[in-house]
Amino acid sequence: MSALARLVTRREALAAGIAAGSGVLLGGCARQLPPTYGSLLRLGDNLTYVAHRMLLPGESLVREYSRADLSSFPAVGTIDSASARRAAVAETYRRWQDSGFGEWRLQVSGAVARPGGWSLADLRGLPSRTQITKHTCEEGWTAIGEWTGVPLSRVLDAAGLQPSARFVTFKSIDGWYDSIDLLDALHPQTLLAYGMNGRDLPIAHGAPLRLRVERQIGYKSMKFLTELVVTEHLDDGGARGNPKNGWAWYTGI
Ligand SMILES: Nc1nc2c(c(=O)[nH]1)N[C@H]1C(S)=C(S)[C@@H](COP(=O)(O)O)O[C@H]1N2
Ligand SMILES: [Mo]
Repeated sequence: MSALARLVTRREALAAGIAAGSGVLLGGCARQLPPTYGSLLRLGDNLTYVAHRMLLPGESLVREYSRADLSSFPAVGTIDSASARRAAVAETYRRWQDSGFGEWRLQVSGAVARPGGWSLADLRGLPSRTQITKHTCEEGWTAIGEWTGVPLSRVLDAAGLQPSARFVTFKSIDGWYDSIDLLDALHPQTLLAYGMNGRDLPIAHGAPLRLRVERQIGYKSMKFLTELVVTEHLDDGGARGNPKNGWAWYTGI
């Protein structure tokens, strides 16, 4: 390929929102726009997504802070799945808690070569990352916390992403259902966090495992994770998903 052809290819790749991340070709991210559901207001979310994907380098990092910056950190939304209204959820979560989360597994499936369940010990056995970042909640507060966990990219690498993979969908025991594209999934600061402020992740903050998606707003950082599914198309979760409930899908900050 000539240098010019390569340049043109690269330009086209950038224009299509394809950034080369972690050695996986992220074709098609921007061509699969987040859902608008015909809402004019939701158009802003799509524009933010496209603008971010075109203008920001895929690997650009959010600011990291020092321990002196740690702030008090409220727990919001579900703060204890053991007191869930659905009895089966509460019972399962209590059982996991009683076993020190030894019985808990993160199920990984979809467009991967090696689907399966990961225990906490499995996840702790992978190289970890600790980062101090600012959390921004859509309700108007921010807080700075330290997160320790395994970069999601490590787990996806171990599971073996298939070339058709485009999105990662997450599910939690309290019924949350959301997804991110591969650019965010493979971002070095996107963690499956099992530690907070130097200790095990507290129940109120999503024990035993939560997501940290540092370049998006707080509700994308799902707590109480149970399952991730790698998909070829955006799965909005239908009635269960955040987008249908009026929450933007891409909330880059
Ligand atoms: N499973 C689950 N994940 C969740 C929530 C929730 O209620 N359930 N709340 C979200 C919202 S709105 C925010 S701001 C953060 C809050 O995390 P924190 O409780 O650790 O502050 O978690 C997000 N992830
Ligand atoms: Mo939030």
